[in-house]
Amino acid sequence: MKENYTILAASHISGVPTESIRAWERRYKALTPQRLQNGRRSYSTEDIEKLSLLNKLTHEGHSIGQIASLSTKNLKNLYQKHSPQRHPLAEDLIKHLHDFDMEKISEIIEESKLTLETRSFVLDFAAPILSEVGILVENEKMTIAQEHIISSILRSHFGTLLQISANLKPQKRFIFTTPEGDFHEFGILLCAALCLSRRIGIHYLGPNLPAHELIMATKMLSPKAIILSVARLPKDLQKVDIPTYLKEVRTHTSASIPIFVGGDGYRPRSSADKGIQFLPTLAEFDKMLENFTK
Ligand code: B12
Repeated sequence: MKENYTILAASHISGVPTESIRAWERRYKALTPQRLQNGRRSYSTEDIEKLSLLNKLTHEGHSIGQIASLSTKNLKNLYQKHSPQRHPLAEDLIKHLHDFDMEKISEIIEESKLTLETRSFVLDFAAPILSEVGILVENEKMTIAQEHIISSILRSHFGTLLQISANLKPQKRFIFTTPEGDFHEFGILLCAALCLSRRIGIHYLGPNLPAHELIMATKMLSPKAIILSVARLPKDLQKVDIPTYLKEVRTHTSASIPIFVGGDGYRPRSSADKGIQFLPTLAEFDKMLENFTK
C-alpha cells in the first residue's frame, strides 16, 4: 500500500515548516504533490525524502533556488559530499576501497581507532563511510565485494566494543534490535557504540527479532529504553508490518520504557504510533543520550 501524507505530516517528518513547503513549491517548483479531490495536497514517501534533504542542505548553507530542482538522488549525493562531519580519514578510506588497496585500508582503520574517540569514530568516520558505500553500491559505482570488505571490518570492530562493554556494570542499559525479517544491523551497532561512549550500558540482541521475543527480553532485562532500527525493505520482503510490530511491543511493555525508532524504513504517522519516538539521525540519537545522562 502506498503511503500518503498531509502537508502537516510532511512538515512534521521532514522538519520543513508548512509555509516553506508551499513557498518552495510555488516559487521553485521543488515538488508537485498530488491533489486530493478536495484540493488538499498529498505527499508521497519520496516527496518527504526530498523535503528532508532540502531541509538539511539549506541548513548547511545551500540556497534553495539552486538546489530545488535537483533529483532526490543528486540531492543525496550533494548531502554526502558536503556533510560537514565527515572525517578526512573517511575520505581516504573510500578512495582506497575503490582501489581494493587492503593494506592502506587496514592502516586507516588502525589510525582511526587510535586517534578518534568512540563518539567521533561512529559519527564522523564509520557512519559516513557505511552510508556512502551503501549509496555507491546502490548506484553500481562500487561492488558488493567492496561493500563486504568494509562492512566486515567495521562489524568486527563494533563486535569487540560490544564485548568489552559486557564487563562493565552500568546501572542503565538500553536494548537494541531490529524487527523480525530485517537483517540490517549497522543502525543499531552505531547507536549501541554511541551509548557506550556515554557510559550507558547495552543489551545487544542483534537484528531480526520477533515482537514476542523483544517483549519477553524487555520484561526480563528491564532496560531504560528500547532502540529499534528499521531498514527500508521492499514490501514483499517484509516479514512483519512495522506499525503492527511497534504497536505490539508498545502494548506489551511498560509505558515507562521509551521506544526509540530510527532508520529509512520507518516514518512516524501523525495519529498512530503512540508512545513511539522517531529519531531521524544518529546526531539526534546522540542528543537524546546527552539529555538522558544529564
Ligand atoms: C549492507 C546491506 C545489506 C547487508 C546488511 C549487513 C548487516 N550486517 O547489517 C545484507 C547483505 C544482510 C543485506 C541484505 C539485504 N538487503 Co540490503 N543493503 C545493505 C546496504 C548496501 C547498506 C545498508 C547499511 O548498513 N548502511 C549503513 C547504515 C549505517 O546506514 P543506514 O542503514 O542508512 O542507517 C542510517 C540512518 O538511517 C540512521 N539509522 C539507521 N537505523 C537507525 C536507528 C536509530 C535508533 C537511529 C537514531 C538512526 C538510525 O543512521 C544510519 C547512519 O546515518 C543498503 C544500501 C543503502 N544505500 O542503504 C542495502 C539495502 C538496504 N538492502 C536492500 C535489499 C533489497 C536487501 C535484500 C533484500 C537483498 C537480497 N535480495 O537478498 C536483503 C534483505 C535482508 C533482510 N531481510 O533484511 C535494499 C532495500 C531496497 C528497497 N527499499 O527497496 C537496499 C537499499 C539496497 C538496494 N537498493 O537494493 N543488505
